[in-house]
Amino acid sequence: MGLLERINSPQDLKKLTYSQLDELAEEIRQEMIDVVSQNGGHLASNLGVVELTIALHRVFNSPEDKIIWDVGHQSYVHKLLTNRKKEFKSLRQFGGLAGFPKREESVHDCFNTGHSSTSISAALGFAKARDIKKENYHVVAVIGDGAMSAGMAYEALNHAGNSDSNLIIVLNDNEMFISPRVGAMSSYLNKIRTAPGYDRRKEELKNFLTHIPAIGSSVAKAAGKAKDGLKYFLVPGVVFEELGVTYLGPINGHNISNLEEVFNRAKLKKGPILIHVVTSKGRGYEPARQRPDVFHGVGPFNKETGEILKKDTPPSYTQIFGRTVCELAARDDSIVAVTAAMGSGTGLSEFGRLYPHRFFDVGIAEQHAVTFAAALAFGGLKPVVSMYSTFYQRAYDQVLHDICLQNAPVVLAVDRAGVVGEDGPTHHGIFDISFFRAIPNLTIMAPKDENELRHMIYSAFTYKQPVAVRYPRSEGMGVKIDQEMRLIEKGKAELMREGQDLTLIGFGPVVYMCLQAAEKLVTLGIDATVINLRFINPLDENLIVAWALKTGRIVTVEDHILNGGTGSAVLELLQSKGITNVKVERIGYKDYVEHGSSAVLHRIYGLNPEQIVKAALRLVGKQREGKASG
Ligand SMILES: Cc1ncc(C[n+]2csc(CCOP(=O)(O)OP(=O)(O)O)c2C)c(N)n1
Repeated sequence: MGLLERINSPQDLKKLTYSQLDELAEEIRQEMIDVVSQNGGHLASNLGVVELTIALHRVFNSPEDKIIWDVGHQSYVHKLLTNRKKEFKSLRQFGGLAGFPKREESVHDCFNTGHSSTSISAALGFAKARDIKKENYHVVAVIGDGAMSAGMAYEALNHAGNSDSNLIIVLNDNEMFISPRVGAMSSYLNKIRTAPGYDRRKEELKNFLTHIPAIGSSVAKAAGKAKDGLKYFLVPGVVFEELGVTYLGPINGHNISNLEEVFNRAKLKKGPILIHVVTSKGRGYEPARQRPDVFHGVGPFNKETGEILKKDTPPSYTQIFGRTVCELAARDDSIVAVTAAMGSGTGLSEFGRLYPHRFFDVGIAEQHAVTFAAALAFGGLKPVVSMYSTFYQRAYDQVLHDICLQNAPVVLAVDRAGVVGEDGPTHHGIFDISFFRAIPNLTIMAPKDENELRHMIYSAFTYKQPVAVRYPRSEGMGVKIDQEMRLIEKGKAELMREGQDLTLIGFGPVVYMCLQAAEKLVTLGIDATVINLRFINPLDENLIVAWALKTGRIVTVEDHILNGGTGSAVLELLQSKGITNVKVERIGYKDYVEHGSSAVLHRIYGLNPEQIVKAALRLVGKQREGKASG
């Protein structure tokens, strides 16, 4: 029986010797490599935090003590150590363990994460609640150097540094975000890492001062207390100290006993403390260590060779977007691209390579990215911002206030729109239609396939106003790609099929589901019209109203929540035109969507041609259904 088998709770860790802990660390790495090579997942980050997680669970008493994992993609080791090893094989699969901390899953997951840089705010919330209720437990936030690039982390530090609550922040510095790290804080952390350790410096300084005859010891005491003046030259982490946060480190994050020592010291200190831990992303698995960006979030791979298992699929929407922007940028040197730490995820790496001076990776700073782009536009450039739908949630005010209210001509590429699969509810892009649709001045498009995506990106740059283009995480439809990009008239939907019995309206690639459903309906004696909506803002009112009146029945289909989505837009249109005798069924999600493969999710949550057929039959009525099936 392996050691991991024997760990049923973090308490069991406390019985092991250091050499057993090393063995355990190796077993944990093997288990993670085994499971992630099958299911996909966030491997490199987790390989880097094995010792750190073991040490945290030996020194702190979860669940009484609260450990909050920032982003939470590095919580696999934590899950394995907190009685979830049996379920670990189901990681990220529908009904299985989530890829992120989840309160519903375990008492050891005290706060759900997924979006970056929330951990210090959450930790401070726990700390304040504890203090007000006069309880007694420790609170630890574990935050990466990437997550430390976001504004939210600084808002929380600003609050924490000015408070007397005990709080421990573990800054896990592995020199990487998903891609190599960017920004001034990263350079600062680098400076600290490459200088001798803080504690040694402080000790050396003390030794040096106490050896000055007569005044030495009192100056040493004063220096220790006031930590002023000299500190600017001598103390790493001074930036944090000046914010009122005691800095400890840097510490080797792969040495369990060193980590324990510093965690135990931190437990005794008062106020907010930041422990700077240095780890290596991908540690213990050479392919991940060599290519931590590729193994950050990785699909199934051959664990012997590290080779990613590739399916023979058409290029993804993301790839087509990236290529299209490069093509347009070659013709127009005012095109610039902005990403928030997702250069490769959004398909912009090649753009960054070809046009380094026109490419801005601003770190995990979605809000900044959007406001920055608005001003780039007013400065005479043509910016495209590419972010995942779910992360635009962070930048909503900036899209509304800085781009749309000022009518800044910025193209917003909304990648990962719709369900994204295994990353689950924190990452599904199922809200953007609703929250963007409410904003005046914002044209919103969705292509039915990758060829139309190219035309839409091209068109978006010509409209000279704010434009959002939403497209999914998936591979394309495999359609023929037109060499020439052409202008799509703003607000014009596409009539794909004409039928007298009902109208199917799809927004995005779900249009193909509508077409499949229409074919099936023909075999049931029902003739459907299919509209590729293309624009949700402005809507093609004439086309929708005309077919609504002709067929009297509409089914709307969207890879999105129903609240405020495509179906709502159609209903609002009918209401505004005084049309009351058209029956409408809306297909989309009614609630948050769990994790699992997109194919499984579409089936479970009812987004497929079969459900469209059922909705159509409901509208057309029993009589027709009977006739059709009889
Ligand atoms: C608000 C937000 N933007 C972007 C992401 C995507 N994302 C997930 S992890 C990550 C990098 C995090 O880097 P770091 O905190 O250093 O953690 P590491 O993986 O290096 O351990 C990014 C950009 C996110 N989860 N949340």
